[in-house]
Amino acid sequence: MNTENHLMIEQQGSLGIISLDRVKHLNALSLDMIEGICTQLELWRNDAAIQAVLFKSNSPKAFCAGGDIRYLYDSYKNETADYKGYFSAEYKMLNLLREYQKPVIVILDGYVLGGGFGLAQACHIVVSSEKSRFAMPETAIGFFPDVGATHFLSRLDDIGVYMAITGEQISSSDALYLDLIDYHVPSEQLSTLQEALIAAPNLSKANIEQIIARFITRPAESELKQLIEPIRKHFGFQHLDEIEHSLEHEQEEQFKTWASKMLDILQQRSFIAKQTSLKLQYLGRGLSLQQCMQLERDLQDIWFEHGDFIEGVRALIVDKDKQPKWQQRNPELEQILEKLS
Ligand code: QUE
Repeated sequence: MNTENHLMIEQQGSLGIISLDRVKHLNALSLDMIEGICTQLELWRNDAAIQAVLFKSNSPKAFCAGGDIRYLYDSYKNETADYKGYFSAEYKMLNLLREYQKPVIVILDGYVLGGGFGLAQACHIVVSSEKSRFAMPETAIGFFPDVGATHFLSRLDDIGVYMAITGEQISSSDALYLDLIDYHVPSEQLSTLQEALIAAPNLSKANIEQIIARFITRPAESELKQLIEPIRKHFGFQHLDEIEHSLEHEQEEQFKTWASKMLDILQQRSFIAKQTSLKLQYLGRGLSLQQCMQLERDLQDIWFEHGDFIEGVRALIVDKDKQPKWQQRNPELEQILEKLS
């Protein structure tokens, strides 16, 4: 067991288990955690005793709240540690997971946000309980949804745009409806499911799926399903001002409160983060996963200089004044975005 890098590593039966264990930070992924995950996956790759890998969390509240944004902020401000190294390690981990030759299962039972959402999407079999909440909340800190969201959200069309620019959370029911998770298992059954996986003599993908199938239940009705119509109506535009104008003029009584809340949320977000996120959602629809990841990497490397991330983290995490002073427009960034299309 190694708790120094905030991971708990175990082998139980033929299952290799990686538990995220940075509970005080809702398992926000530190560079040490990312590197520890990569090292462990490399070790298990050629270990015949390990047939499958399971990711879980030691926090009752969260699977993972995202990246280590305080570390990224400090490393940029100090000009010491290189923040670009964090992203390249994170993307290397995501690629390693996706290409892993043994089944990778993830159990979600709490917040699945930002980088945590990307980590979950890179796993091969995604199990979630009714306690999970999913979001890509980056525009709130002046950043854009990364970790592959340019691919996995853009496949949801207008709903992806809605999630990317507002950062709103969705439930497990919604995630199942949108095909962002594979199985819904009640929270109280998750430890029994884990015991069944540990006891199984054969952990092929097909066997794992048969075992999980014994625990699945029908989740509550998706609330997002009731909002598909207004989301399509307002978030189908290619320009931010059209989306915001449309929300402002919602005519249907039953959606007026929702539309005004969404407008209010959007108006608090960083303009350039929304603009970039919207652009990425449209570009992503025509790109492969690898192309999406490369696009995100290219933008990450310039975002600390040109974007609103540093100001967002300052306002929300460092000074906690919650009054970010977002840039109005950034012609230099707009030129870079223009070249991307
Ligand atoms: C948007 C984000 C993140 C966020 C808040 C946002 C994010 C992230 C964290 C976070 C939460 C708790 C911690 C921590 C980081 O907050 O990605 O270290 O203890 O990791 O509005 O994208």
